[in-house]
Amino acid sequence: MKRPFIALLTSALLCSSLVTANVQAEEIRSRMIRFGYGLNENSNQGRAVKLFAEEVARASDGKLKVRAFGAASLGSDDQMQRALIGGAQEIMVGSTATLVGISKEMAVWDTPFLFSSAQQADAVLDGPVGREIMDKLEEKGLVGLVYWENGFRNLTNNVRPVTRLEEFSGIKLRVMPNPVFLETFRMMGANALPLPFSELFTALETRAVDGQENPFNTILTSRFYEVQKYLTVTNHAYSPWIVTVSKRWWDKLSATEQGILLEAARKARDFERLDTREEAQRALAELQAKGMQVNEIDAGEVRRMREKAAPAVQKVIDTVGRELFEKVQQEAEKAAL
Ligand code: TK8
Repeated sequence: MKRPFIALLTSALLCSSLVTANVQAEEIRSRMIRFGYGLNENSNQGRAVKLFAEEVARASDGKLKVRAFGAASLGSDDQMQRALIGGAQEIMVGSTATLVGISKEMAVWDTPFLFSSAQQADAVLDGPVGREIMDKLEEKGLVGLVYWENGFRNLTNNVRPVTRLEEFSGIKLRVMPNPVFLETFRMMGANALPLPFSELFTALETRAVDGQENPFNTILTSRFYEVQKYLTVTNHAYSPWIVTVSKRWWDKLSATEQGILLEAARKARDFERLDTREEAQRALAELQAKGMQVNEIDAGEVRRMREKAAPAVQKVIDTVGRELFEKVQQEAEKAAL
């Protein structure tokens, strides 16, 4: 009696494992995935996209092939967002700041001096309110996977070392195409001009603009030190990157494929944050070694800058609504403890 039962059981098990194998085969189809980003291949962004591609290849046995397109070769953040919505491109990573025209809640991340440490930013972005804001992208045809670190932003320019608020005056400053950044720097007295990142190096080189603001990492890897003399450590904003995918495309993927991509995006996020922080620590010294003149600003001046930026904060509140704004503030306060 025993034997046939075992035989039956074995064949049932065999059968079911065959079935699983078949389902697996269908669940991961051979696909080419275009992943666009704005910075150079040799940057924190480029390195993390590369890691993502490797993870996806490994987890899918090479079926899902991620092709990376750096240096805005598929277009500016803006152009790529539209390509994702239309289904002409699959994945990108870019600034949340350039998404505000599509999903206004993203403006909350542009609040000047919102975070005071990277760990605080992680907790808020990866927590419930970060998810809530990310999920609003879906009704616009995008799916947000994870936030990556761009870093605290600092000012560079060619006119003068900025040590006091008044010294922003008259500096033609490129800002991200985003109303909150425009307002923040107009309030500080700069002549703020919106421009896509992909046009920034040339604009600095030809002196169409005098300055810009970005984390140390980007100032280094985009070689802004070649065309900028002064660097002021302002840490005025932490505006993250976000990995987004085309919803049109995402909805056609199997749950297994989605799981592989999500898991790889998380691994790449954890790698990217460590890599970015490590690079930021040594980037400042490297920028100095390359000839940039660096200055800090004292706490009193930072306070004056914050006060001046108050109308920009009001703009964020008007854009995202007081309720959401306060939720983010509360999460930030909790994370600061
Ligand atoms: C890269 C941009 C960049 C951002 C900017 O595409 O535009 O200044 O900081 O990182 O998203």
